[in-house]
Amino acid sequence: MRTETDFIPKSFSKTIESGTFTWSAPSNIALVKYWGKKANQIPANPSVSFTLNTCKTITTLTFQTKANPDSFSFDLLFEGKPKEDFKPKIQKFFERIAVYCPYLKQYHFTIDTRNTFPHSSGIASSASGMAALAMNIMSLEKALNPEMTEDYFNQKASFLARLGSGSACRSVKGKVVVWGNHKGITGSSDLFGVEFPTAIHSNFSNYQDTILLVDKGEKQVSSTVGHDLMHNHPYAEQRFQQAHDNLSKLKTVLENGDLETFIEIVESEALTLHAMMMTSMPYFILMKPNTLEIINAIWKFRKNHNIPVCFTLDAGANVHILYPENVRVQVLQFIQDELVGYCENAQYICDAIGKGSQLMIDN
Ligand code: 2P0
Repeated sequence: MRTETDFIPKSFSKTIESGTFTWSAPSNIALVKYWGKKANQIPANPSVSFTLNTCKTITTLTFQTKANPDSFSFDLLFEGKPKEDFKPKIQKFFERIAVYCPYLKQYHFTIDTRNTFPHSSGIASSASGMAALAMNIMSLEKALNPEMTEDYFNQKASFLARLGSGSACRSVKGKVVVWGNHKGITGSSDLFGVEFPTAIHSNFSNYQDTILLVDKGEKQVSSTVGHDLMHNHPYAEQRFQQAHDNLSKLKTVLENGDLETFIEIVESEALTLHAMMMTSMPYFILMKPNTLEIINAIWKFRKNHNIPVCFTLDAGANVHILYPENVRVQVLQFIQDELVGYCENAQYICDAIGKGSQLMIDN
């Protein structure tokens, strides 16, 4: 099993003066939720997610050696324009990964990033953003160490992404990704995400995720505050145990295609995440009235039409509607007819399971 020290490079076989890479990295939606962490971005419980396909960050990293290797040096552009307020997060990320990427201080970087989903849609860009940056950094490291294996590349990219934002480690590779030690999942690790190790049932092929934008405002609770709420939370220990149990059950479901149990686990996880926030001190309600309207409408539609559609939630008011591809037409019609009115500016995003990060430009 890999440990942190495996990600500290010992030597480099090549030198490189300058170059450019562009990677895209997707967002992901957790089925079993990560909520609560220990020091150094170690999750309090294991989680599993579907990687998305359409909601992505695309980041170009340009680098050039510089004279003074004492500190980090970078410019940050968002959609081609300087974005000073993103810089402290990147500076902190560089500091956290410095020991694993000792070459970073030798270069000046330009990081040019954009998202395929609308600004302030309430869709977190930290997972896709940190994953895209980590992929680019690993491309640079591979240029310095061309003998690196693909497995090491992906594991270290996920390891670095995790140090930027926990859920980002699930946006590197794979359609279904597990992060966090779990006794039933071979190769699972607290340090990085791994692709779900066994074959996924065809019921989940091209599974759909339509994201209803209920509230596009700034997050009411930052993820840092949210995870902190699990320290001294009265239900923390039971919750962490429940995540282990739900992951065991979901593993079986992903293999046997039992959609009824899938729905049960996924909806319970979403409501439990919100229940944790409602029962912490201080307490928060992150759902909006329209979130509940949508949930009730989904339950009614599912019962009346016997169509296996369900919802999940992130730490906000938006609703992810999950369903198999073979009921896409009926579910999209239902969304149009009954749910669009609950979305801010009638906005929703049609997404589906995707493959993970992709290299777009390599020079
Ligand atoms: C998840 N969320 O599993 C859970 C469910 C939100 C709800 O991971 O502090 O941005 O950067 O490690 O990954 C959001 O937290 O937190 C999150 P940090 P992150 O997707």
